[in-house]
Amino acid sequence: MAQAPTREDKFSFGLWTVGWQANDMFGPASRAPLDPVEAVHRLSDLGAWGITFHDDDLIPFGSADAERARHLKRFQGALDETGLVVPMVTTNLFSHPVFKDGGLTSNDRDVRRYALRKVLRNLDLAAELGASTFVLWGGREGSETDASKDVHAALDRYREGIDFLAQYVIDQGYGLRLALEPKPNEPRGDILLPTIGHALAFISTLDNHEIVGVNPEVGHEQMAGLNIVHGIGQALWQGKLFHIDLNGQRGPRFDQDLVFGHGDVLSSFFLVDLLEHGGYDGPRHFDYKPLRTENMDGVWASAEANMASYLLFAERARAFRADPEVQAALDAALVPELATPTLNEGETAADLLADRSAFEDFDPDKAAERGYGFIRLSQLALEHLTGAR
Ligand SMILES: [Mn+2]
Repeated sequence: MAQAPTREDKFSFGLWTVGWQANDMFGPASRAPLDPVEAVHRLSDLGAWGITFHDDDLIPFGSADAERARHLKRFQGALDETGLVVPMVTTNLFSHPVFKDGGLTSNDRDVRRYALRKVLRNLDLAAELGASTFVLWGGREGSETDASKDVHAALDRYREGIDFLAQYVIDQGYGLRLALEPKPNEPRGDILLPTIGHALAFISTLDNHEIVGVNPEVGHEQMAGLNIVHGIGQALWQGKLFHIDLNGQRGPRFDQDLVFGHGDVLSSFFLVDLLEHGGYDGPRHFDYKPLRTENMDGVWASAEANMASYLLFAERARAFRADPEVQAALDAALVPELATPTLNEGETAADLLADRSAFEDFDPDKAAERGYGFIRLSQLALEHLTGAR
């Protein structure tokens, strides 16, 4: 059994996760709508710290101002009663048919201007609620046919849009940072900025790149067949891991949004190890969908399962790192040696060329005889993960 979650664990959930009614491509909803106020109370009772939402999750699309204010007041009341925080807010630029060819990169300029207005309004709300991160998932920014989208122009418009929104945040003095969420496909056949790497490269071209980072989702990288631990590792290395969406996925197929840990278990273990020991102190945010088979009891059980999985992996990762046999195996595998710079301090190309031990006297065949012992390490991790140690 994992310990019970506390606010210090910084677990947060999207309103759209526990509130998902399980309508899919092949059938209608299997659960009744969930009142956002009830979501706040139930998540708080379970030990969560924060709740996040798309504008449309909380305020139905097209609501008049009075109705909008009423929804916000009820929600704020629940936050005040429970002490739950809103660490992140995001805008829905994908559900309404007006966004069928995207928001910020729609071929239709009027739609792009409307999308910017929708986000600006939501940025004001995010700041008002004290959020520190504003996520942008461009689910409809893409295409099904390469004939339809000028990628060069689309990236120009994407950059124009993100830089404009970031400048608004700066001009308003909002303490917000923007986080782009990559996904390779679904709902579009192909989505722009499909992976963490694409997003990081794009961000480097922005005028306001300092306040723009990424919000990677575990399953999205795995849909692309990529290693989420490496992706998160690079985002951390570049100082760009502003937020994270934890969930489970079983390989390259439709976006499953399983409970965290219910997909690739070993990868989840190493991901938590990285988050816990790699310098990330942001929210541990779950972006999953309770299975369509579950009633509301199952929804709350799945919310609990996400947090329990994370805490189990964190506890197992601590045990792994504290094990003297693991320490010895890490040393034998030269894992710590990779932190040593390849060149000596101030060493020039001339110095390296003069170092006979680096080349003339170096015996590559002898060096190639080394075994690195990575299997031993991997098995030790598995033994800790399964509780065999
Ligand atoms: Mn997903």
